[in-house]
Amino acid sequence: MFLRSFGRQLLRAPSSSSSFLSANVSRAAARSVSQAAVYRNSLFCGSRALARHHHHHAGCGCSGSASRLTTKRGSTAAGTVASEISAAAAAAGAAAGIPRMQMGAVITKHGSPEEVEFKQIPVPEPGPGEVLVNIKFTGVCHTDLHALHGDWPLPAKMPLVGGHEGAGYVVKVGDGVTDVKLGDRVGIKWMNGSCGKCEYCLSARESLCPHILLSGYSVDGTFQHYAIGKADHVTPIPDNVSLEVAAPIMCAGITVYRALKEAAVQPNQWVVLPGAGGGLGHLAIQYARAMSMRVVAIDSGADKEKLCRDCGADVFIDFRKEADVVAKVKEVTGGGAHGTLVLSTSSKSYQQATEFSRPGSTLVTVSMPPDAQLNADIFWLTVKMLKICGSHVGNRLDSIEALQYVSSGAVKPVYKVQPFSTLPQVYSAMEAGNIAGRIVLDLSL
Ligand code: 8ID
Ligand code: ZN
Repeated sequence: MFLRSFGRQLLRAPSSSSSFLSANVSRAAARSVSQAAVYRNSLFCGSRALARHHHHHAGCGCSGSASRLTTKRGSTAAGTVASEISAAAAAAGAAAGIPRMQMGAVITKHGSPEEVEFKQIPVPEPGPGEVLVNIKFTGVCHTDLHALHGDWPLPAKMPLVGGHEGAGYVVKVGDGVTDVKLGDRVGIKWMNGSCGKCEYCLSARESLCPHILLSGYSVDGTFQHYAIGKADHVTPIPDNVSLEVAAPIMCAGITVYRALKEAAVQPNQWVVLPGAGGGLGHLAIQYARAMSMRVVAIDSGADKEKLCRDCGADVFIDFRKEADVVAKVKEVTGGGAHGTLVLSTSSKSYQQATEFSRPGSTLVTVSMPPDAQLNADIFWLTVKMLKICGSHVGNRLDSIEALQYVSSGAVKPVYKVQPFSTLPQVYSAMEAGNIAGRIVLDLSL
């Protein structure tokens, strides 16, 4: 019943203000913000280059012959943020023009990365309760790839501008918006809006709202320069967190932070993370360590092993090299996971997770591989008294808290910045499982 009404909502034609097809008013030229400085701590250099771009290597020790990619690890960046804040103030004060048309990455049907078309589309107009955000950086989440493939049992809007890890400035506010101001630095997350009135919204479980609007899925998202967010749902970005650092938090960070709360692992207990080297995974390691949990990271390859260890994993298990992942987890944890977040996009991980879960523990489903089933033996489920729960992003307070961990320096997203135009290559690399951490697209490139 719930799913049916959820689905109906998603089928519903998006409001005209949220659709890139909507007509709207024009102004003059776009602003630009100075290119974010390259971070000091380059963690490693991508050996499998995804695309060429012009960032300089920052002491990563790599010859850099194949590419100019630099992986960054950032919590805060004072210089960058200062220039972003002054740019935002200028934007708010100067009544700078908003163009009528903009470049967007559009898909008109599901399929392979070649379906992504870069084209001129109208800048949407914020309706009542909405804000228009000039997106500067956006992460690329595996959910965007599911939307491209169309492999979920939930219809997406079509044509679709994907993307739901956006960070930028508010450049226009719709009627009735009072708390969000022009020039505010905000994030647009997966949950673009919710009704605010249903039993779920009233109890701060808005990710269950039957009227939820999903950025880059049921409404156009952040793979465009100007995106719409509900004023009640855009997330304020702390002053000392740069926009490119904030971007991966807007989905990956929020989601794993909330899922760790659901797992209810106590300090010094073991949380096990299949998929630990991906976008969600590398942040889950860091939030878990910040909450004093011990971490078993499961993923594959030297890049991801290094990433997981650098993020604080106590143990790394390579699922391609380890003959018996279940036995290994039980061995290193002395009896199994006290809690598990499945973040891997392979359904095999779910089977293994039910087996290596410690009696009395919680298994949280986060990743959504197509057609995956949880095939747990009921006898063992019962006598082990396992709890299995789903976790869908987080609420607005989770979102604010997830950014606070970054603001304090406890969590540092690891990401590579690439030009907007490389989105199709990012999808291909993601299909191949070749991305350690996150890719963040710079919309100005
Ligand atoms: O709210 C939610 N529940 C939510 C929010 C955001 C994302 C759910 N997601 C979902 C996405 O839709 C996707 O299904 O979480 C999943 C992971 O998203 P991601 O972190 O953005 O994906 P990624 O960066 O591609 O990382 C996936 C990792 O899984 C590893 C890969 O090597 C990769 O590092 N992996 C695979 I494929 N098979 C594995 C295995 N058998 C495995 N790791 C361990 N064991
Ligand atoms: Zn996501």
